[in-house]
Amino acid sequence: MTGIQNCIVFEPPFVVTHIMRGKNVVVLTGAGVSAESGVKTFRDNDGLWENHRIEDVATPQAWQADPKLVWKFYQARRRQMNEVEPNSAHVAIAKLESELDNFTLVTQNVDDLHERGGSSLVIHMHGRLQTLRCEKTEQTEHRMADDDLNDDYAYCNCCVNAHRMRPDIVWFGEMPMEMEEIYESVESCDFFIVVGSSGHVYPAAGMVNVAKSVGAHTILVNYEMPINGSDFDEIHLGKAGEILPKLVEDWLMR
Ligand code: BV8
Repeated sequence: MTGIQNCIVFEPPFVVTHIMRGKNVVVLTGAGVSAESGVKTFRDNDGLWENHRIEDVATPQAWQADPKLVWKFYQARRRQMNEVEPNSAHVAIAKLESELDNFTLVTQNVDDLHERGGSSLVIHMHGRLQTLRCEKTEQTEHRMADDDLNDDYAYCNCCVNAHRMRPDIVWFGEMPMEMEEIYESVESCDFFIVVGSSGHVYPAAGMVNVAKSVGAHTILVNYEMPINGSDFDEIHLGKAGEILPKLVEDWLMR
């Protein structure tokens, strides 16, 4: 156990027992929670951004400039969704939801592994790979059939003259989804837990400070110290799939 600045870093097997039953709990996840399922993170070595500049594949300008490059980048990630399974971190978070009366799960991730791991209410603040969005009406459709996953553009079913669809993803410079609902939950929580995020992307990375401002106890579960590590009251370093189940067990002790 080491202390850096004003937070305490726990190395397994240390755990801290909190009584979360009866409390408002918000969990925010990032790419690290899906890493043990084989889904590439963004900024780790061999991450998604390793072969691409963010500006070239995850901005509206990139979509305008080179839609085929962006489309192939996302179609590869959509196809991968059929090859991966939720891991024990997703299952542990679903258990937390099932046992608590006031629980909110917000994810930066665009995969559906939380849902497949048993979570019933998931706020995807950065969008979803499973759905595509009509460029004219902005209506979304769940499009994961084989015909939807090749490198040809997909076209909508909502317009008489079908329009090309875009990934239903929040790109850099675009407004994240459900922000009002998210801030409502963060501004009224007793525990704010982040799992698997490097703290690079805003406004998600700033939510720990919103939680602290309302007196919540803030906990981080991450493989390594992230850029915003000192914002947390309590940090557990390790692989989420390995350490989160035990933490959840302790947090749910009666
Ligand atoms: C916006 C979809 C206006 C794409 C993504 C200040 C305030 C507001 C905005 C900004 C600001 N400063 C800068 C901005 C602009 C920008 C931004 O943040 N830029 C960054 C690069 C500086 N933000 C925006 O443009 C956002 N929009 O601001 O609108 C606004 C302003 C205020 C309020 C409302 C609106 C839109 C950002 C969304 C961009 N889209 N995703 C896609 O997925 O293809 S972001 C992308 O990064 C993913 O969603 C990803 O989840 C996210 C964050 O990354 P992480 O999840 O943290 O992943 P990463 O790889 O970085 O880290 C993984 C971590 O896991 C590591 O720490 C690793 O150690 C750990 N790990 C690995 N394995 C494990 C593990 N941990 C545990 N167990 C393991 N096994």
